[in-house]
Amino acid sequence: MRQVTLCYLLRDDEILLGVKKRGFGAGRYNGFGGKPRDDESLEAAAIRELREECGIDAEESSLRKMGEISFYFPQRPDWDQVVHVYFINEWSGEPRETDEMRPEWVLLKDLDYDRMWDADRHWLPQALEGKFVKGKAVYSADQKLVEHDIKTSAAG
Ligand code: 6OG
Repeated sequence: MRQVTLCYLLRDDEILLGVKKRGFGAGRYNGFGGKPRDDESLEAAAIRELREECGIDAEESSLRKMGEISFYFPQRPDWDQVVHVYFINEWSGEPRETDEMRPEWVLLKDLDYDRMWDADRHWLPQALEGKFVKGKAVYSADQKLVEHDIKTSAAG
């Protein structure tokens, strides 16, 4: 299955989300990421995608892996992907809008899961509590959540 990255910046009581402007998941609030190029590592891809999508520079050593979730689209298997979730607390630069994403700092208490992928409400809160999230979610072709099974464990 395709492996992709998803990074969230965290500072104090805020999280950096971006409104995806085009492609898969357009219109939704999400973290930043994408797929590795050639033989690039997931960590290197996470850092590159963060720079490309919102102009933020970070070191691979600042990535905290918080989860691994497999998303399935039985009617659209070409959309199936394993998403590797990272949090980052240290970076340089200010987020800026790009062709792909419009970044926005959001208060954690104001997170609006209705504007994100449906399954996010079942794993992002746990990750934000510091737990490692692992599991799967199944979506219909119209991107509605069909089922999910996500477990938590202590983060490494
Ligand atoms: P491109 O295909 O545009 O990268 N992504 C998901 N994020 C959430 N929260 N839920 C999902 O459930 C996702 N599926 C993919 C991974 C797509 C970006 O969107 C993330 C990538 O960061 C289905 O290169």
